[in-house]
Order: sequence, then C-alpha cells, then structure tokens
Amino acid sequence: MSETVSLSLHGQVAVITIDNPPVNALSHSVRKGISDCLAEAAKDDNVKTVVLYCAGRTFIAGADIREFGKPPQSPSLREVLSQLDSFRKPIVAAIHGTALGGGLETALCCHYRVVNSDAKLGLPEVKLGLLPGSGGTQRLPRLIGAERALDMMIGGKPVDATTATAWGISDECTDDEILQAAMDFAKNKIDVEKLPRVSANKVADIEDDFFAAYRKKIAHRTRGFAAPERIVQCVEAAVSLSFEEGMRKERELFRLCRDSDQSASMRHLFFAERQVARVPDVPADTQVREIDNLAVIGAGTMGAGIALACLNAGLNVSLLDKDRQGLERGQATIEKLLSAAVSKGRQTATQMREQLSRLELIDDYQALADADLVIEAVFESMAIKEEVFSMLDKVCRDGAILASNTSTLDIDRIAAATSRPADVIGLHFFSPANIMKLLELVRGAETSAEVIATSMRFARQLSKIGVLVGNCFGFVGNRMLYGYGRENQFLLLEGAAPEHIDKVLTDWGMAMGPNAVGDLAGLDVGYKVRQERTDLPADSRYYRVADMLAEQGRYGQKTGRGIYLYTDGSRKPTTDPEVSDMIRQEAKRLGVEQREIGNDEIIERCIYALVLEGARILEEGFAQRASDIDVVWANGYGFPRFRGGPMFYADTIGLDKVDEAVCRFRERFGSQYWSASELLERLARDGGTFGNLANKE
Ligand code: T1G
Repeated sequence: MSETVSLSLHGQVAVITIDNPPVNALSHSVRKGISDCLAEAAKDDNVKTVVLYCAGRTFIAGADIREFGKPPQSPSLREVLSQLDSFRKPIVAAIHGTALGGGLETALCCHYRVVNSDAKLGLPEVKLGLLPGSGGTQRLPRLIGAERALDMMIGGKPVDATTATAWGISDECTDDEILQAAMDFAKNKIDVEKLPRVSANKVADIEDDFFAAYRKKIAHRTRGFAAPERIVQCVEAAVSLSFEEGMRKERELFRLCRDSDQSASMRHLFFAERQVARVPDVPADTQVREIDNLAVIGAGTMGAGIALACLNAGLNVSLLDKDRQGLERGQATIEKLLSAAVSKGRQTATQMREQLSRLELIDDYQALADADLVIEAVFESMAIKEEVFSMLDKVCRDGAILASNTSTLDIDRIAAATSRPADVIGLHFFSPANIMKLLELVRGAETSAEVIATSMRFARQLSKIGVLVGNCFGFVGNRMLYGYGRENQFLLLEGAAPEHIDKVLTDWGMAMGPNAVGDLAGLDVGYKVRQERTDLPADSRYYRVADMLAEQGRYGQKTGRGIYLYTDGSRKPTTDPEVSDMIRQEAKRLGVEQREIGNDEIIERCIYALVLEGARILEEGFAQRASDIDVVWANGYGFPRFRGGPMFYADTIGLDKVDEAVCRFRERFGSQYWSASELLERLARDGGTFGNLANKE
C-alpha cells in the first residue's frame, strides 16, 4: 500500500484503488502501491480475482511526466507491469475517463478491461516526443494489428470506448458505474482455465511491403521528428521478434527518445500550455462572468470563423453585419464549413442543424443589448473600429465584455472609444479561427482582472489556448513574425530562391515555409498593414519583394499567383521564373549583391530573428514568461513542437551561441534589425536561460 494506493476486499474480489489526483499519474508512490497490493492479493487465498480501479475523474493518464529527468525510483513501471503480466489470479482493469500512455499499458497487462462508454484509450506518448515505453508497442499490435496500433501510436489520438471494444482493446463497454461493472465482470465472466495474456498473442499477418508503405505514408508529416520512426521500428520488432526481444528493442528506442532534446522540448510545451492560464496579478479565484449570449461583429472570413468556433463550443451566437449581402456571405461560409465537417464524418447533419439553430443573423446594433460578450472582427482600420466600439458602448449592457479581434492595432486606443475601458480586451484569433488553437488575449492598460479571467475561461470553452500578451504593435506572435518575414525577404533579394528557403525551413520542422505562408494568407493582407503603418523602417529593401508582388496584383493562392504559381486552381506551388527575374532586377536596382546562401544561414537568420524579438518582448514586459512565447509560436505559427518554441530552442542551442550569431549578423547587416538585447546579452554572458527567468510580475 502507499498514500495513493489502497487494497480492499469485497468477498473474493480484491480491489486495488489508485487515488493520485488530478489524473492518477503513475508516480513512484502509485507504482510502489500497486506492487505492494499485488503481492498482498497474491498471497491471500481468499482472493480469487483482482480489480484495478482509480478514484477521481479518470483512470491512469500515464507515467508522471514530472518525474522525467529525475533519478529513477524503484519499482520502475516496467517492473510493476512485469509483476502484473505474470500475476496468476485474474485481473480486471476498470476504466473510466482516460486510460493513456502508461495507463493503457497497465490495463493491457491485466487479463480483462471493462470500460465506461464515455472513456477514451490511447498511447499519446509521441506528443511528448516519446514512444510507449512499457510494452505498449509490443502488446497493442498483438491485440489490434500492426496498422491500427501504428495509427494510434503515431497519431497520438485516443480511441473512444466503442471503438476500443470493437477492436478488442476492451472486453466490455458499460454505462454502469465502472467499479461495480468490473466487479460483476470479475465474478461472472472469467474463465480461469483460459486467462487471456496479450503478450502471448502473435501480431496478425501483414503484407511484405507493409512497413515500407507505412513509412512513405507518414514521411511528410513526421519530417525531422525522431519518435515516429522509432515507433515503426518497435512494431517491426513486435512482428518479427519474440515478445522478450521486442521488449528489449522497445526499451532501447524508448531511452533514445526520453533522453532527446526533442522530447524535452515537447514536455516543455506540455507544461507551458497549462501554465499560460496563470496570471500573477489575476488570482485563480478571480470572479468570472457567465458567457451565454455572444455576438460577433463583422461577417467576413474571420468573423464567420469566430462565430463557428463559438457555435462549436455550444454557445448562442448573433452575427452582425450592416451589409445584408455580407451577412449572407458569412452565413454561407459557416454552412460550408459545417457541411465539410459532416461530409468528412467529423459530425452529423443533425448536429449541424442544431448548431445553425443557435446562430442568429442581425443587422441592428440594438439587438446586442443582452450580449455577455461582443467580439468585433471588422476591417483592420482604427477609424472603423473606434466607430464600432463607440456604438457598442451605447447599446451593450453594463458588464458586457467588448473584445476586438484586431491583429495589430492599439487596444488602448480602441478602449478609449468607450466609457468602459476595463471591459475592453483584445481577443486575437488566428485564421482559420474555427481550427487554430491559439488565442492571444491582449491586455489593455485598464483591462480588469475579471475580464482577463473570463477571457481565459472563454478560451478553454472554445478548446483554445489563451495566452495573455501585452499591447505592443503586433502583440507577441505577429511582432516576432515581422522579423522572421523580414529576413526571408532579405534572403530573397540576396539570391536565395523562395523554394530553397521554404524547403530548408520545412525540413527544419516549420509546418510551412514563409513564402508559401505569404501566398496562403494573401500578400495583399500584409501589404495593407504596411501601408497603414507609420513606423516602418526607413529601408527601401524592407518587404520590398512582397510589396512588388502585391502591387502587381500577385496576391498568392487567391489570384493564382504570388511568389509561386498555382495552375488550374491547384494549391500546389510551382516556381515562377518571372518572379526570379523580377527579384534579380530589383536587387540590382537596390544595389543588393546576390550570392549563394547556405542552409544554416537561412535557419539562423530566420529563427534567431524570432528569438531576438522574443527577448525584447520579455525585457519590455509584453509577455508573462518565455514559455508563453513558445506556446504562441507552437500553436499559432506552425513552429515545430519537437523544438519546443523559439525561446526553448534558443536555450537548447545555448544563448551564448545565439548571441554570438546575433553579433555576427549585426556586424554584417547592421544594427537596425540586429541591435543588442540587453536580456539576451546578460543571459549569454552569465550562462543563463530564458526558461529560468522569473515570470513577469
Ligand atoms: N504526468 C504528470 N502530470 C500530469 C499528467 C502526467 N502524465 N497529465 C496531466 N498532468 C497534470 C497537468 O500538468 C495538470 O497539472 C493537471 O494534471 C490536469 O491536466 C511509460 C512514458 C489526462 C487528458 O501524455 O493528456 O505514460 O496544471 O489540465 O484538460 O509509455 O492531462 O493542474 O498543475 O491537461 O482534463 C503519457 C497527458 C505520459 C497524457 C486530462 N500520458 N495528459 O486533461 O487536464 S508518458 C499523456 C493529458 C507515458 C509510458 C509513457 C491530459 C488529460 P496542473 P490537464 P485535462
């Protein structure tokens, strides 16, 4: 027994109860407790069967991720599972909530598994840069076949109870109270003469070329990321080796993953994404306001996406646009996105009808009198936004939260258009707003703690990650993006082909290259923002290529050509010799010497531009902590999770090396963009890291 595990007898059924809130992680006390209880149950002749059960909201959610990087404590999970796997009396796992990672591996070592119908079962270790290291790669394929097992372990997504039961992962799916159901199963449905052992199974036959084909299938989306390939190797071992040899192979490959920078990066993001909600001057018990009725102003792409995100979260949504046609276009966008979800089987037509029943189209501000939260998503013009907020101030009830989806404009100036600046906040969604997980919460000078706390909860309600950022130009994400994009633009002028830059950065792990992103977002969008800006650098080269293309109407995918060509409506970019000539001529006109540019220079200039701006954001106090910046970039800009985010990546490289490169670039390109960051210099000099900085107070 231990402080987190207890043993109780119910007739001839022994129940091992794990109680280690919040998610019954397999910390040392849990592992020891299970081992002690198994020993106790083994020697008690009155005990005929055992049920493994968890108190609280869920079955075991995996190994205790907080223990990684610390000295191992016996018994290890493998030792406990070996004890479980060789236990001679029947054991039934009682699964509710989620059985994940080591939790499912533990259940697979039991003879039987009974699951609640709303339970989920999975091996998501790959999301931490790991692989199932306690037999999951050897047992799961023996239960459900190589392909389904690989899909679960490399996709990292859990399956629902119905699927788990249909596939044979669980033996019974029940709506009853799970402990009673498992005990009933233990009493009535076990054939002690034929106790099943997953490890004794063989993996079902597969085609000779199965693994080669599977590797080809996952190659693009796993490029640069080590864990998926190692999972494939483990399953190859499960197919071709004995169970014991396969377990040895799994252990060897698990250790490589566990000790890698990639896993450290992904574990960093796991905790960072939970820490973002902690705001030092907004206590956890801050009063939050109920958000039942929500309105979105502006039925364009962003407004419709935001409205859909709210409908998906079960909210009632009023979508307002003064222009009736605009409103109908917005409704059509929402219906099109919902129909696509239905045709992909992500939801049913009934669910779609129910969602649309909660959407109200309005064209009169007076209808906003009862709204709890209004999100403005009109054209990115300060004059128009000030007009909208002045109107909202007149019609909305006291206590309504007034939010702007602006991506760059000054929240304090928008708030000043109202008599209630404490109720004004920026809610910066990322396109497509119904898909992207990131939501930047832009704190105005007078935004109240209550509005911040309510907005944080609203982000969770939308299954998004809310990150509180300061009110500087571009906030956090876009402010850093300008430096990254600037270096891409300069590299183009200096002779790097767009496809070379994009390939180097996507091979490095970025979801898309900066040039493909520009064509996707529309080069006209950035062009308009730059036209509105009064603080652009006095540098004729600054975003010169993008401006040239926009001025020629080459906006990107939406016009069939941008920096790339998109033939016959395809989204696949092809290089355009016309653009290369245009860039070459412009470089000559600007006196920019062209040259061969190596991969390392591309990565360092683009990524360190991010790091340097992130350091400035931290020293100016516009982000709460370095890990918040990592969360922004991993969830809003396709930064590879296996590199942890710009700031964590810089820590991994070593800030002395990063600062040395920044100094080199300053020497070579001038201090206009590579000026020193006092924080980076200090940390580099003192051997510090961004990760060890105290939170912004
Ligand atoms: N270890 C330690 N702490 C954990 C944890 C874990 N496995 N899972 C969650 N927490 C903490 C989390 O940090 C937060 O803490 C609180 O629990 C609530 O979590 C050997 C090696 C289970 C679906 O990857 O997916 O097993 O912020 O906010 O939204 O092969 O937590 O409150 O202080 O996420 O309800 C594999 C990870 C591990 C599952 C619940 N398992 N967890 O979601 O709550 S590696 C996982 C989750 C492994 C084996 C390998 C989710 C959840 P705090 P939460 P939630």
